[in-house]
Amino acid sequence: MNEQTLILIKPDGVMRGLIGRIISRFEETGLKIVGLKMVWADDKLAKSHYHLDEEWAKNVFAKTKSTHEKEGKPFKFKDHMEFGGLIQQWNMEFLREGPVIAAVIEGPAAVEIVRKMIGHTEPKQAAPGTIRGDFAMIESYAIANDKQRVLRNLAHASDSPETAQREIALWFKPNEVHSYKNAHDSLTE
Ligand code: IDP
Ligand code: MG
Repeated sequence: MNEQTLILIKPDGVMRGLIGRIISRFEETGLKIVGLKMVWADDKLAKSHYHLDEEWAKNVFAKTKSTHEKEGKPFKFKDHMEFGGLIQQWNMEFLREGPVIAAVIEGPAAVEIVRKMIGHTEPKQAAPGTIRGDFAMIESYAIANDKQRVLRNLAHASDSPETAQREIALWFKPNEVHSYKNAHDSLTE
């Protein structure tokens, strides 16, 4: 079953000149790029993209807290919504620091494959071979949280097929997402 997912190359990826290298990784897998553009998000788009969802906040709180505990570092937050709200505020500010590349990527299990290719949220924990692992491994929670800024981890990818539908609709009009055959379709159809 074909699925669509949204990726963003965040301002750090654009500013570091990694657009081509990141996009070509997705192309090489056989996944199909069906929408692609450069956008400098306004406040409304940044807020909608990084809205505060309770499940997301629980998850981000748990990931950051467990990493701090593993490293024996204090983690002062007690409330997942308070922590999630702060991270979303940082995310919104960072997203608007420059233009981003938005792409809709289509293929069987596209959401899962693209998440796997991007790697762990914290680049330091991301495996070599992933985008975050290969291009940003020196970046960590310790550095980002010390500097009170977002993790600079180059790319965003939708975390479920439902999130993907919501996010694609935010960034693309229906007529900006295209349907065409590529060389891999004969293998999967
Ligand atoms: P994901 O990008 O791997 O899906 P999420 O948990 O959805 O990660 O978090 C969204 C973004 O928020 C991350 O990509 C990262 O840039 C930022 N972020 C998450 N947790 C922290 C943190 O503890 N400190 C700084 N930035 C964070
Ligand atoms: Mg996420």
